[in-house]
Amino acid sequence: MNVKQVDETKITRYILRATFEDWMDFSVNDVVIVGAGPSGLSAAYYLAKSGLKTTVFERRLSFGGGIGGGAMLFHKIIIESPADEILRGIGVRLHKFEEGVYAVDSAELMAKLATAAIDAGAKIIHGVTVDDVIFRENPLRVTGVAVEWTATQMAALHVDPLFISARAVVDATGHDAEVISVASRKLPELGIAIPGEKSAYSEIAEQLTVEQTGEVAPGLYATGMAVTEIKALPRMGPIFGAMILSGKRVAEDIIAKLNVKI
Ligand code: 48H
Ligand code: FE2
Repeated sequence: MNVKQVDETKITRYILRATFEDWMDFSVNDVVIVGAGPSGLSAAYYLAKSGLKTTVFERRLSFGGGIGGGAMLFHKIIIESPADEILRGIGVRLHKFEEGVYAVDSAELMAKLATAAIDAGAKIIHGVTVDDVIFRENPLRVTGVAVEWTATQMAALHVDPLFISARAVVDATGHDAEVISVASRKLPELGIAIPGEKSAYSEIAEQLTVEQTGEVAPGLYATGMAVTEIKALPRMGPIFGAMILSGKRVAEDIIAKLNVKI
């Protein structure tokens, strides 16, 4: 076997060219999703499948957000119906405990959710943190995000960000609802209040989180635990059905809203 030879400079040039082709392309999007946790990946899967140009920015160098930690680091999480049907559809194996309640391996769920989103056409970019939004007036609307290398932020360097536009921005950042928090603080005219999540009440938390998923301000949407945070809902612990369903619901909401304007 002869391994094809490629010199160092070519490696550099090919990487730079491919990278900048991508950055040029996703500087303008239909949808930007912030966070590649369960709700963000689920939303990305459905949005990309519908044909919308979808980019996910993830602060870390991994997929899955809170899935990876499982339950107190045990490698299992719980899924309940009807989210099991979605997971079966993307090839996740479920261990049934009772009708509608299943255990899933966290590594398998992370890998297969990410694969489903990527295969549907979503672009996922690791190591990038969203730290602000772009807005326009008349009418007041969120029109994109500011992005920065996570490494730059960790080094606490003073570096200005780049801007990425989107017809819809989805906060899938989990418990901290980071994008909505910054928008609420810097754009009080959006009228967003962040009361914070409540203590655990698993039986009701999931349904409420899915039901209250959607647009928070024009152009800005919440999914997953960000919904729990901004709607003062109880938390649910290591059970992820609502995260998957919330991602699907925000995608449906955006698909309906954006199609109206097409
Ligand atoms: C780029 C960012 C930024 C940023 C954060 O925490 P997640 O898993 O979020 P969800 O809502 O999809 O899922 C929540 C679930 O994991 C969970 O915590 C549950 C069900 N808890 C219940 C309970 O009772 O505790 O993923 C968020 C992702 C992570 O990967 C972050 O690294 C990333 O978003 N992220 N990426 N820019 N500003 N902030
Ligand atoms: Fe959590």
